[in-house]
Amino acid sequence: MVASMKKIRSRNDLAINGASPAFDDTLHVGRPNIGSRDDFLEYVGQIFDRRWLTNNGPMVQEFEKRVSDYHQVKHCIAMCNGTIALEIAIRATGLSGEVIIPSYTFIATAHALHWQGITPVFADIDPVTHNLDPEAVRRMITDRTSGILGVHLWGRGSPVAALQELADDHGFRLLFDAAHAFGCSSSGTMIGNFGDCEVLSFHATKFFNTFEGGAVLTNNDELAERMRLMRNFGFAGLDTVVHPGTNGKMTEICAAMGLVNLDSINSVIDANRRNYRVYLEELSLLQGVSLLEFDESDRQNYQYVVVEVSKECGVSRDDIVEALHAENIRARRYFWPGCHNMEPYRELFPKAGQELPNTQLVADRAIVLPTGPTIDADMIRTIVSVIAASTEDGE
Ligand code: T4K
Repeated sequence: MVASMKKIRSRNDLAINGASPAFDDTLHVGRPNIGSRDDFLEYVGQIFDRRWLTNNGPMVQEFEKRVSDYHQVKHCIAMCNGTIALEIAIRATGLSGEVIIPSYTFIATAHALHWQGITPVFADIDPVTHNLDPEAVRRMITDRTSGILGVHLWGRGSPVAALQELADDHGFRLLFDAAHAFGCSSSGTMIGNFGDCEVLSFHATKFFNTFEGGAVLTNNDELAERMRLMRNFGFAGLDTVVHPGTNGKMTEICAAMGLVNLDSINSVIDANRRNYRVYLEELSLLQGVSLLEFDESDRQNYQYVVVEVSKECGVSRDDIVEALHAENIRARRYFWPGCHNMEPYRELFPKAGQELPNTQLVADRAIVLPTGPTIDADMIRTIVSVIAASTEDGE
């Protein structure tokens, strides 16, 4: 990628004020991390030779073994995407009635419940960690609650111990949407080992991708067996169906991509960590703009660089995003405006926002910035200089 990185010293140098953009090619949040092309083509050759394309093929089985080993968990059940994996996990754990989730998450967390006739009940988050606040969860419990579906947002572990205690006290199921948390740990334990089960996404934009894909991780043998049945129409033999099911299978080509990308995981983490540290240093000089920090004593994938724009900053979050977009930096406002402000939840629960002050606060001030192996330190300095100039006093 060629970037014509102009020097940005003041507002006058910004593209929103008529200057040329800082980058010729757009910088994306979620640019896919891709491993060796040659290794992938080698796998494709094997798939062609074997004429085995899907239905629990050898590559899917090898992939599952490597992902479960990596997360030090007993079972990995690979699926066609994270949303179907969530739906199967929700059904396999017998959730019903109401399930408590954060509103500050990607819409799939809520939709996976609603799609199955279960009511997502939105609980507020901790404004510092962006994860569920266990006290807020407690306030949302009713006699229809059957479980909690936490989200390890940005790869940072949810308050797993407090949520498990709540679940144990009330006899709830506890699941985690770990779509962002591939390869992460929480207090030294790898993600995948918490609650009844945890769900990964391997979408193209994720830290680790299989084009499209997902998986459920669990240590529960019986649950794992049920989910394996459910992802393949309930088949337990050539013509014996023993369980209701759907088609959640991962293909061999997706597993091949996963095997290739597993080999390059460390270099992606290194690039993301290096970028995170440059952002941290550069942003520390700005007023009213702060980087969400990771606890480096836990394993992190550093896939999301999340900046918060506070009131002390002279301009709004949206002004900064507009300035970044004009420079061809496609920063994102994840996860604005919160699931409770999207349909059908907005119409179903018009008062949900009253219980979600921290969600509204964070959703209104977060910006996610580009990172990954295609982004280097000079690019980051340019990105931060755009933010700095856009927050400068106009006069
Ligand atoms: N739970 C959580 C917490 C999640 O974040 C997600 C997915 C799920 C569940 C569901 O898992 P999956 O069913 O998706 O496996 C993207 C992804 O589509 C979505 O997977 C992801 N979360 C979410 C956080 O981000 P969008 O609407 O932002 O995608 P889009 O098309 O705008 O792409 C993002 C950027 O990446 C763009 O600037 C373009 C760039 N890009 C995208 C693709 C697909 C590329 O450069 N190459 C590509 O191939 O949702």
